[in-house]
Amino acid sequence: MNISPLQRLRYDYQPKLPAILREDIKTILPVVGEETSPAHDKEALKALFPHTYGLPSVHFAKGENKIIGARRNVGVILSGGQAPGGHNVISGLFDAMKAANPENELYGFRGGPRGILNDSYTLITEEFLAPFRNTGGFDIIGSGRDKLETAEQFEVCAKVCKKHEVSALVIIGGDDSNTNAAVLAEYFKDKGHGIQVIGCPKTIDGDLKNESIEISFGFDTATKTYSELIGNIERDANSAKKYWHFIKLMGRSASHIALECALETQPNICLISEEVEANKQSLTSIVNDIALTVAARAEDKNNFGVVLIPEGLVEFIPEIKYLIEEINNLLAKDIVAFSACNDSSERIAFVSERLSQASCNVFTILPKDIKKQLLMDRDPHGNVQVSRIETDKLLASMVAAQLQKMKSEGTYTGTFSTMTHFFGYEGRCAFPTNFDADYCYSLGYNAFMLIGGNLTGYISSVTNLSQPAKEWKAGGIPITMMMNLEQRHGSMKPVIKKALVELDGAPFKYFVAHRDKWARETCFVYPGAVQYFGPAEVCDQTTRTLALEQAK
Ligand code: FBP
Repeated sequence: MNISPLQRLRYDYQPKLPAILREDIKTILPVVGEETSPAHDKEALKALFPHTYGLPSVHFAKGENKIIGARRNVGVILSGGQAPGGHNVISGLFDAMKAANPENELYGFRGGPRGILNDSYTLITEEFLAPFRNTGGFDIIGSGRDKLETAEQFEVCAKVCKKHEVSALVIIGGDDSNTNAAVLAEYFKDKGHGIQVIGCPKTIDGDLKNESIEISFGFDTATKTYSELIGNIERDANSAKKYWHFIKLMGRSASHIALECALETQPNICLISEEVEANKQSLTSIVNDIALTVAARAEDKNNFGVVLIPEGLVEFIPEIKYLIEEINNLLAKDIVAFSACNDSSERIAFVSERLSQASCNVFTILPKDIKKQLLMDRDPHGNVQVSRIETDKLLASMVAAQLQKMKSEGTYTGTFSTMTHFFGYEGRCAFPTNFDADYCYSLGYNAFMLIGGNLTGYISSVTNLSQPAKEWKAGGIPITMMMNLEQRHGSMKPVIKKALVELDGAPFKYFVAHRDKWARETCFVYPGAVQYFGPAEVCDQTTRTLALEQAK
């Protein structure tokens, strides 16, 4: 295999574990903490998860562990979008399993949840794993967005696990996949199948977080990768002084990625969807605000700048949010007739005729491409595929039209040329930063510690992450405590609540305190490329978001 010099050197990197997990594995014991309960919908969740609701949190302490050495086969699944560090979760899991008992076997189910349904797997050996250690990507076993949700599917999972004597499954995924992990754990427990299920918090979006999950893995690497690119664009903008760059950033509904990149690079404008929603800001008012900033900078002869746009923005603009909800319900109800439409024009007409007057008015003014993008297939969890909606182009063209109007009114005299970008896939498979390499390895190792403690329905939790790795705390929390009930596909379903940007949180407040200055002046910061070798302050720092959240 042809590999780069960096990749070769990364094979030698030994990820750092929390101090307790550096002990001999047979001298680490799970310690039960307090019983947990979700913040909302307690009674409904208790009824839905009678076996796994209200379980206690768990951490680890020194003590003789007599059961962890029992021989086990474990299955692992990568689920959903790629996130840097997935290979290290598997490495950590594998190493813990072999440390506990060299006879243990790890089955990597291929292509996401579908892998277990199809009994398609790779038996992971040291030799097979070696070229994937500390590398990005999910190509070790592949991933997928299939959902495990029906009793028939759960029974197939149980059958496949029993065939291979797999007594525990580790599901590495985001909020939806960990929701599925909780449902599967409950089902296995209810049916007495004796198969444990443990989740691991993955997603570049950063929206799977709470006090026990301080950050989902991949967020650190992805935001550093985007920040490097944004910084490079800022420097180009500041050199050429002729373009406004509109940059859409991945992150699905939450604006954590956009906010973190703004904290890293200090662009002129960064929209935060959660703020747009809180202020009930319309599309027109967002466009007008951007145009005013462009005009103000033009007064200083600065006809250039950078605007960051979270990819989920459209879902937070009230009138478009209602429109999307109406379209979702309409498609859930009339999918057969909708699918029978011959082309995009027919589909647009079909939907327009069935929308309420208010939503129809909004839909009508959108450019045809955006209309088409709003009607694209939902993902298997019922989400609009916001990565495919070109909000960067939409805003750039609407701001251009507004500036044209302002010019005719004599309130703007500058020039306005735009470049649009979408950064998403560029960051999802980057080589994990040292932080993600360490964190992911720890999550995987820790997942096996939970299995060794005979736990099920838990998510692997490693906390205190703004401190050096040896001070990290390892443990687990029941997935049910992160759940609430939400409307999905037209009915109420138990799901893990997505963590959106908190408008009273320290990262957003820091941004608000500085953004006016960043808008008018040119305060760009150029973070440069991720570094793997060198001083800790360059190589091992995690995100500004986490540092601000955990500042004492
Ligand atoms: P997960 O929630 O599965 O981690 O996916 C994250 C993400 O990268 C989102 O930011 C983005 O909207 C979506 O995946 C894109 O999905 P796809 O890979 O299917 O195009």
